[in-house]
Amino acid sequence: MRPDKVVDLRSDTVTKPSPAMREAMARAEVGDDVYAEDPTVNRLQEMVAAMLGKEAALFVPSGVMSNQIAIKCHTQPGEEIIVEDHSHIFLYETGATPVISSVQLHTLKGVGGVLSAEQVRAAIRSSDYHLPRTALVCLENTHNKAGGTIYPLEVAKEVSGLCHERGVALHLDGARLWNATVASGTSLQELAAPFDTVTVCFSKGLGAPVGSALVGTRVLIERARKYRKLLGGGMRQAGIIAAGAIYALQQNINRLHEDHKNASLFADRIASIPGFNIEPKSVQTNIVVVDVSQTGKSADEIITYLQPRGVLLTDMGSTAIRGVTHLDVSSEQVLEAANIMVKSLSGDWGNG
Ligand code: TLP
Repeated sequence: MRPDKVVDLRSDTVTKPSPAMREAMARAEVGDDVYAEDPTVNRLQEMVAAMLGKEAALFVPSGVMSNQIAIKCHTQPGEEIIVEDHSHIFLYETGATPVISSVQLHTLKGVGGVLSAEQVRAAIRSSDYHLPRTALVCLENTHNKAGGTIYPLEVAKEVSGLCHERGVALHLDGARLWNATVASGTSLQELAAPFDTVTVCFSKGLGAPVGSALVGTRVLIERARKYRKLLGGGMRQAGIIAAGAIYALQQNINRLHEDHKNASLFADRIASIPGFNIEPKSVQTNIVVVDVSQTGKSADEIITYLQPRGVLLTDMGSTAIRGVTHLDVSSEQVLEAANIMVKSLSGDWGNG
């Protein structure tokens, strides 16, 4: 059972639309988006494409659908894609890639979610008759499991240069690219430029209830539209939810630095808990991942123990816990959660 007051740090996906966002949604002009006749969806797509400096964008229900449509567009069955071994595409998309695209995943071990150009160069297959063709490389910015880390732009550019030399496409899972632009001060266009396609999400740090977008060339996005339909993602009067996304883009990007500050505060406080391995200075955006292997407890045990005490977290595997700050938690609430954790997890907890 949960106490009345909880601080929900499970994800930045748990936010609820504000009254002003709901108002914008209620007023949205709509049409049938399968006929491409929803003016609000069309406006959102144009806005996102322009913000990322690409030709076109497609509004889709989720980040998973956006990533999977991108992979489908860039590959043929029997080909191979290179992904980082802790990436969302590899770990958290329910094995969708081989089901939808019939490609194999070639995983590389990253450092803090980052694959170097050298690693990618060595992993791209030669034209040897026996080998699958490497069709695509996928990167993630910010990197979720690595703790919201920002992909260094110079490395992304190097990977891009070498992919394009070798005829390999490059996709970015930029579900939280908004956090990366705010934290790094690098523009969205610059962050997106090395990539052929980019996924962005409105339903995470930006607080919209639904929706993501895939951006790329006009030709690719036309094909993506077909695959969206194939996957059952053709929506009708979707302007209602697109209006929430437009509101989120206009109102909720600049405030992300507050979430970043709160994440640092949180990391700073909980770093004193015995067995919690976290370097507060390493927190770059709104995600705090703590290695808890030295506590003698599993991530799941820690999360279950904290839940009735009013702090909700998620695990990132059996030895790491994750807290994510977002627009529905204030710095007071984040500090309160950290204080509860320090108090209840210090000493001989859970043994009596
Ligand atoms: N991530 C969720 C969970 O699936 C883990 C979360 O709570 O963080 N790319 C990245 C980097 C993501 O973090 C997520 C969601 C997605 C894609 C998928 O987005 P949705 O959930 O909209 O399909």
